Amino acid sequence: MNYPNLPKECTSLLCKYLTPELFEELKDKKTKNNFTLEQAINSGVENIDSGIGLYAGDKESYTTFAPLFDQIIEDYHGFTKDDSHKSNLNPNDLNAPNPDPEGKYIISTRIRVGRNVDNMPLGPAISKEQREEVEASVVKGVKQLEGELAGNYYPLLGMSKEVQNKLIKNHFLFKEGDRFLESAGLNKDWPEGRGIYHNHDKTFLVWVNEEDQLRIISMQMGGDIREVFTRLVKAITSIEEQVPFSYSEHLGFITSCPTNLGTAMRASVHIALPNLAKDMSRFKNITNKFHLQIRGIHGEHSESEGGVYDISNRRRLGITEVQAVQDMYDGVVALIEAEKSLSS
Ligand code: ADP
Ligand code: IOM
Repeated sequence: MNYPNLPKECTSLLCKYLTPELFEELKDKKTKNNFTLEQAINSGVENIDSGIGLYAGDKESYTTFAPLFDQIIEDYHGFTKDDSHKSNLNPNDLNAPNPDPEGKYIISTRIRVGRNVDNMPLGPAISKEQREEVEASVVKGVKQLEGELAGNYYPLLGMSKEVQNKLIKNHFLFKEGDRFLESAGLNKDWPEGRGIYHNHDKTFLVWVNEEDQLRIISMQMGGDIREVFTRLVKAITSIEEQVPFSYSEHLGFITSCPTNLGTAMRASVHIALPNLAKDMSRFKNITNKFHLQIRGIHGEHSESEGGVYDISNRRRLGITEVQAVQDMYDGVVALIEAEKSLSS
């Protein structure tokens, strides 16, 4: 493979850090699952509008291709090779009274973590048989869940398009045919091995074999962030007793995209900010100050609709889960203040 054509207008972290010299240094390396640099960078090469554009095929990718991953991890999370990751899942340490008890701004709250099964390749390098093995072990694990977390598993294979589209539209299920995941090799053998587990009220969900092998999700209408976090912690703890997760002392939970390493947590609200939306520079000053990411209403790479945004923590590694949620909470309080000042 030759050095890829990375156009000047490309703003991804891959384009920022993959120099011809670094490419030469890494291009013939392979992990023990035969994952190559060419596979790792393909999503960013084919999609120049990527945010990052780099994926790991296994835990070893983070060491085999460290000269590239380390720079991207440091740029995204502000986390260096000498830093260490820490965890705190104690809801009592979260200072998050509902920032919008009257329900004027926050439509819904969702917190998810990504997880992958220990000693398995990640999605970009997994075989069909291994993916099915992951699905079987996750389904066995989640079927043990009780009380509020009890529910059913619905494989994508055999699900009607009508049901699938309704779940996607209502923000419960991952989309189909994402071009970023396609180029990363994450959509291979679709829809086999993929599915969704959820409880009766759809306040607790587990996505199986999408970008990560598990996305454990807690969500509900309104702004009770602490209740959503508490439910999620209960679920993570119970699933962890059944399914061994891939973890590293340095990088925390191992995920296929380097943005998700560490806590692998994205805590978000869907929030109506129609006035602030008219002054994007003020909006972005606040989101930058609180380390927040702005997404559209249908997830990553989607647009906002009617002044409603998906606001979430950007940093996930080198901070605890409580800090990740606190970043989002503190920023949301500031955004609501700004929106109020503009509407009065
Ligand atoms: P992920 O959160 O797993 O990185 P996406 O950004 O693609 O993935 O979001 C997945 C789905 O979750 C999308 O349908 C998105 O609209 C929905 N979602 C995200 N945050 C919220 C929220 N606070 N309330 C309701 N739905 C949400
Ligand atoms: N997590 C992943 N979907 N994303 C950061 C892709 C990208 O834009 O590079």
